Amino acid sequence: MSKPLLYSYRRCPYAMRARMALLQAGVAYHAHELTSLRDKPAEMLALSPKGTVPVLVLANGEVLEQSMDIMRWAYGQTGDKDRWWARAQTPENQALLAFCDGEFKHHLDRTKYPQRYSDAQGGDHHREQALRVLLTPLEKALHSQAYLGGDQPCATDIAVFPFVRQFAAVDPAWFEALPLPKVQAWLAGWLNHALFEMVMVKTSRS
Ligand SMILES: N[C@@H](CCC(=O)N[C@@H](CS)C(=O)NCC(=O)O)C(=O)O
Repeated sequence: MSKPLLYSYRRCPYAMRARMALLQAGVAYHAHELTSLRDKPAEMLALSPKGTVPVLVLANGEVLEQSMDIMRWAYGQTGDKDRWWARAQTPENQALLAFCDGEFKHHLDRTKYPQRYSDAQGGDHHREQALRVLLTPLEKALHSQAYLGGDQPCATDIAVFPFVRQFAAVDPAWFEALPLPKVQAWLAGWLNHALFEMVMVKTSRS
């Protein structure tokens, strides 16, 4: 079977989770790394007019245009042998993912780019809300386990981590001073993880 084609963008957190899942699941793929989100290839837009990355084009022509669908497909291809997908299906992990992609992303965007959002509020509003909706629950979840998957990682770890990375990078000194030792250790672990390093290798295009 010929390899699927992933349209990706190196710094996009949704694309990071897709690349990490494909690599961890052991699914080979061709990558088309966009050099800019402002310049999307016409062939990608023809396949997926909504114009976001990641997009995975399967050998049978099917197009997956949501990062979580790509992750699910990747683990399904190799029988989820390490149970990274299965261990992500607990109600707790599903809830964390929903907070990450929903309210947390809303507050992350407004923490990062207040000038881009007319509804952005001043002061520390958005970063405080981000703490409330995701980072405090994450700290609780990691209190008694090294990963969201338990003593081994799962798909929720790699789905959520790229967004926490972005949030921490907005103001690293402030983030490091937060009383969130488990989240800080978990984030540091993923930043140094071979899987992450491998999906962040710069190609000549990115
Ligand atoms: N729900 C989508 C969201 C993907 C998304 O929003 N990706 C961003 C980049 S991080 C994007 O492509 N935005 C389009 C743009 O900025 O033009 C998914 O899970 O794949």
